[in-house]
Amino acid sequence: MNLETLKSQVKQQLPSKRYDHTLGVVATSEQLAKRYNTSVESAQIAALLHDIAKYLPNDLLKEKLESAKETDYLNYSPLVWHAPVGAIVAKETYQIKDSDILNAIKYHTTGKAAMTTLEKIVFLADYIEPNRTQPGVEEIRELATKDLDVAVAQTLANTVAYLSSKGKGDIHPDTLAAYEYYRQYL
Ligand code: DGI
Ligand code: FE
Ligand code: FE
Ligand code: FE
Repeated sequence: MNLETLKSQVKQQLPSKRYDHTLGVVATSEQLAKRYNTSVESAQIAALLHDIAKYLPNDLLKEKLESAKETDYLNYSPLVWHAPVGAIVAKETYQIKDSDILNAIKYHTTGKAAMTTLEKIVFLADYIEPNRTQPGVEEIRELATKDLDVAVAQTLANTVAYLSSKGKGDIHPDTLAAYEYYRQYL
């Protein structure tokens, strides 16, 4: 399937604001893929599909996690469920077979320790794409032009601080492991 076909399918699946966010993640992922010498095509596909499961109802997300034996996620905030389910949908509905692309979708919300370049790019692009306005985002955009690991580290530091301050429920262990790992770059 070519990228334009995939784009029009994703557009039909998402509310227009979320589709705009998705196109922002695609554009930022393309730039980062060029800057950090990894496949632009993989970055485009992973970015386009990263939030594909964002609007599935929680009971359906739960069913998909149960079928895939990914029930650990059910112990954490439903806000993180769309990421692993997005990877399942990308595989089942969009016939994506590349495990690096599937993992970039799966870990785009939590991150994880020792990510691949593609995983780091989608994780970071989701946080810094042009529509994002959260405090500190400008500093991370600047870091992203210089050092991918430092930018990922600062994103994790900000996310962990934000989640702790908001009392958003338990922080997923992959998020904590990612922060423990990437702190070395700060
Ligand atoms: O789907 P997006 O809005 O584009 O962004 P995302 O997939 O990064 O999801 C962000 C949401 O997920 C945000 O409300 C914070 C929340 N989140 C991210 N990591 C964790 C988390 N929530 C909990 N409880 N635990 C986490 O580890
Ligand atoms: Fe997301
Ligand atoms: Fe994110
Ligand atoms: Fe997103």
